Amino acid sequence: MQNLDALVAEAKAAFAAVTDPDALEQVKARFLGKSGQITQHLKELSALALEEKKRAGAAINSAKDAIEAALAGRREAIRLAALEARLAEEALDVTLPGRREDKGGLHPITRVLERIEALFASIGFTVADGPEIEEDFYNFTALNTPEDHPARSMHDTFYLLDEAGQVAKNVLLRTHTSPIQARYMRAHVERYKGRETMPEIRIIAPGRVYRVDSDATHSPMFHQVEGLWIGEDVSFAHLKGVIADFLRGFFESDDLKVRFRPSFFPFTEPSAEIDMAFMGGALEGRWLEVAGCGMVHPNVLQSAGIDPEKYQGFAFGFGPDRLAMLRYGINDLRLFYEGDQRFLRQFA
Ligand code: 2NM
Repeated sequence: MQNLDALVAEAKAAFAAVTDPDALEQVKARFLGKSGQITQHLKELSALALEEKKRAGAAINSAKDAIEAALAGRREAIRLAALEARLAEEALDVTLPGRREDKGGLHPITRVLERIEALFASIGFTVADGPEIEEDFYNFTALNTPEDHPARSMHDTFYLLDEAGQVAKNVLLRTHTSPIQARYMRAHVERYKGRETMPEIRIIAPGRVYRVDSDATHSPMFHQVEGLWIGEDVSFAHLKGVIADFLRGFFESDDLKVRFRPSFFPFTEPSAEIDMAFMGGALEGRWLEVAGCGMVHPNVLQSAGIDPEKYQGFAFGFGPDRLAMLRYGINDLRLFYEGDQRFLRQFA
């Protein structure tokens, strides 16, 4: 008869080697099943003499008990291991904060642009746009800017490089949104070519513009909203009315003061700076420069194919960044462009 201690050890090792319940039951059959080794030993007892049968029977039964105990122990261990694995997998940290959706909001400059567009839309202006990478012709030449004008220098204007890495003198980042208007006037003339008269042009041109300049009050990229109204009888008086109405609407103040100071731009003649002053509040009575304007220069009209003897009109340019600073009480222009959530959240 095989050594029963060795058989018990073999069973324990076989049980320990399996990790799932089905495999464990297969292994159990090898020892305790109908043709398992313990059963086999019991069958062999009948051949023994009485005394010997008692002794061997007791030994086999205690081996059987040991194997059954080992089996039960292993069953419980496998069950606990499965439970542990499942608990680990389904673990849930109920102390974690919930996933919160942050509320989005429009950038303060976007809000100001939308406000400007809505106010001008209410008096019949439509919105025009154009490329930020512009040709020298539309940015300068078509706007009556002399070849030697300082704005054309690389100190003031960002020029693009060509494929050889050389400055492409003809391609630049627009320095104002006037090229939008230069393009619009040409397209308008083209559309109404051959007619006796053409309809009025009444557009605003909002957008990003670029200049070589960077400090607390200048960003190399900033915004402009320019406006243009061309017709047969559009005068400086209309310009004054449109601007004053716009500023009073924008700042929601009927007693806001507006004044026009003579100035110079290559693309307008006469030209003026527009100042405004609040009546009340911290800035009460202080003149603030908010825009430039003028009657569109005959050379600009001519360059677009518009007859300056028949049509005239005005143009103006605002800095929405500046308007946003005044409207929201912001003292540093750079806050608009740093993307700091602590600042931006206040507008959500
Ligand atoms: C300004 C000031 C004065 C202006 C001129 C034109 C155009 F295209 F008609 F010639 N657009 N915008 C203009 C005139 C812009 O910004 C301070």
